[in-house]
Amino acid sequence: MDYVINTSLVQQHNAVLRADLEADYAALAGTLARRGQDIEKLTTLAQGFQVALPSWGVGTGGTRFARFPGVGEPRNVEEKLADCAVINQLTGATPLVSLHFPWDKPSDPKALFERAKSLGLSFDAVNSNTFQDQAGQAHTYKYGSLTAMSAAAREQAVQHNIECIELGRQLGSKGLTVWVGDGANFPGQSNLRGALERYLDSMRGIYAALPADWLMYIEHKLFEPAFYATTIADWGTSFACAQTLGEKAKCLVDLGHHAPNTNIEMIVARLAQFGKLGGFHFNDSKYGDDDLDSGSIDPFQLFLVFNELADAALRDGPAFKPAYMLDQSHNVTDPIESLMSSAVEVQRAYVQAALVDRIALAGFQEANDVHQAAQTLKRAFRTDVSPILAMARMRSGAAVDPVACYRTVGYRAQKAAERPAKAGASGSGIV
Ligand code: LRH
Ligand code: MN
Repeated sequence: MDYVINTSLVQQHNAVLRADLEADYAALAGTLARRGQDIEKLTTLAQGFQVALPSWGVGTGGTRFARFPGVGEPRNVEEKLADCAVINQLTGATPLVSLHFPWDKPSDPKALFERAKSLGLSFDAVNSNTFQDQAGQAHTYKYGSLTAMSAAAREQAVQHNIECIELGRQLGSKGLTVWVGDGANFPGQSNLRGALERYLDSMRGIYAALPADWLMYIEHKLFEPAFYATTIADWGTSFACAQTLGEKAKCLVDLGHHAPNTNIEMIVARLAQFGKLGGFHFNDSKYGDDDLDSGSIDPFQLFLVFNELADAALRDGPAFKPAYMLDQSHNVTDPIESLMSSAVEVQRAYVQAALVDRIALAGFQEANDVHQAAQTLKRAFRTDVSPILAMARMRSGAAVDPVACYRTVGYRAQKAAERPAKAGASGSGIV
């Protein structure tokens, strides 16, 4: 395997931090043992955790107002993979990459597959894009894509999704995420039922092209770019469509796609109960689809989502395997640092959820001991599992402190020298 960062630099970094880590680890081991919990089991659990990286997240993002490019931006999919490999090498938790087409369309899929493999990476679900018009495109998506009144625009969007499946198949992916921004800005602009009927008709065409072992992920979003009615605006519509389309259609929950104060963990519980929870786009937000770093605004919500996932895994067994992906936009931080910290925060919520004493919780719920039931969750959330996450990294050959190690090796400065900024160009494809 080609390590992008010299492994001896990572070992040097770990050697300096090892003694303190082992002391913190031993202390936490004692605390957990008094609770009847085995720290080694939790560390093994942490080592097995994986979350996919968004290829579009390693370039600097922006808003409709502006994008302020960083230095050493990746200029093509190969450079995006190299940056993803750095994140995986230092966190040990991100060996999967989710590509977006046509932003990442490879001239030679086989070569890209081999390059990813040599970097220790493989491909998670691929994403189609019918929310932008590409140069030379025959039919515009200005008035929608899969729901457009224009049959030609709908067919064009269906064919694009089928092409994404074909590309993904050659790259070893097993899933297609379909998010469409289709909707209306004004009452009366479109017939709400008609739009959804056209959506389902188009999705049947895409569904029919899915290989037997593939899944299709329907991603709902409350608003933006449509500001009055979005065709797939909420989990209920997504669920109804997934039910209608068939067993290979599942629902994808992007944490930023809900109205403020939505109980997202309950949506997760519902979709899991009905066997339609396909996966996640993890990020955080305070207002809209802010795409901020996971766990940066409301880490308790992230924990509660994983608490529902842990409950579902207990109920549904090993077959319950939702896809975990990050979907973020890094406008003012180094994208690599943000993605590393975000992967660790999602991993943290996963391990904290495993700390919940579910037998005690069920007992308090049974007894309507509301206070103790709530405290049982808070106790797990308040437990600082950082030593477990760091030990998992060290044992996997990753960095005890990924961001500190990344800064020490000076990867960004190196890339700044190698990758002169392309004036005006947006490496990541997002504004
Ligand atoms: C839409 C979305 C979708 C992606 C895009 C980059 O807001 O979450 O998942 O296609 O961001
Ligand atoms: Mn998303």
